[in-house]
Amino acid sequence: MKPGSFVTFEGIEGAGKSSNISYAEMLLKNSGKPVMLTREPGGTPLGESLRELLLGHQHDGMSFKAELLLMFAARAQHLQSKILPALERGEWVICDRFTDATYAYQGGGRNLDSAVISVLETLVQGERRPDLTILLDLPVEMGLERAGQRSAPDRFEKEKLDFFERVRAAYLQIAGKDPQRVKVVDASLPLEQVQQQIKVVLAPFLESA
Ligand code: Z5A
Repeated sequence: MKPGSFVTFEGIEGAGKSSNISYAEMLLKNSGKPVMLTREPGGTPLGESLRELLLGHQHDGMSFKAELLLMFAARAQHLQSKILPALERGEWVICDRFTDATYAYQGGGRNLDSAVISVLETLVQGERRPDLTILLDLPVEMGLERAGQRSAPDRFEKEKLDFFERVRAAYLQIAGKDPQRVKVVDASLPLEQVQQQIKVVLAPFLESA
């Protein structure tokens, strides 16, 4: 059987990942693809437990290196027990965040060395990278305003504006270096127009898959 494709959605806080992942799922299912949705950190029982530690406030002040390692610990489990088996079964995996988030948040936001992140990426993933990454890009203030209309802020959401500016800049840098894989979508537009861009990005990909 032909292996499935690995699609990730990325973006700063409030970029609209959840809203647009549902739309992408609908497009894929309508063209007859089996789809599995998942998220990071999380996606497995171990990953979801690590997510609680990472996002909750019981470990406020966690070392940035501990945070980095926990992200990759969750990812190692996620790849082994969920993502790779699904791809081997021929499913399309749509993941809400993946390693680009680590480069953006721990690298850009926390100022950790991207060379170290790259070593961990290779350790955990080998050569495996997403086939397609949709980066939902919008001004930080707009993302925070959208996100702010929801529940109480988690450990990341409590960060200041300049943290998210660095995260956004890191994401755009990744996209600039790897335009073949990372497609930037203007997420500041109304939802229907964002979805239109996602449809355009996915179209050639669907045809060739
Ligand atoms: N993190 C990390 O540091 N390192 C890593 O390696 C990984 C993650 C994997 C959890 O991520 C945190 O983990 C994250 C980074 C860190 N922290 N932060 N920040 P998460 O993905 O679970 O959490 P999140 O970024 O806060 O995502 P979110 O809250 O789910 O936001 P979203 O999915 O991008 O947005 P949304 O819920 O779809 O939309 C937000 C609101 O805007 C909602 O009311 C929508 O109805 C509205 N919306 C959406 N699109 C539009 C448009 N186009 N117009 C108007 N309104 C809109």
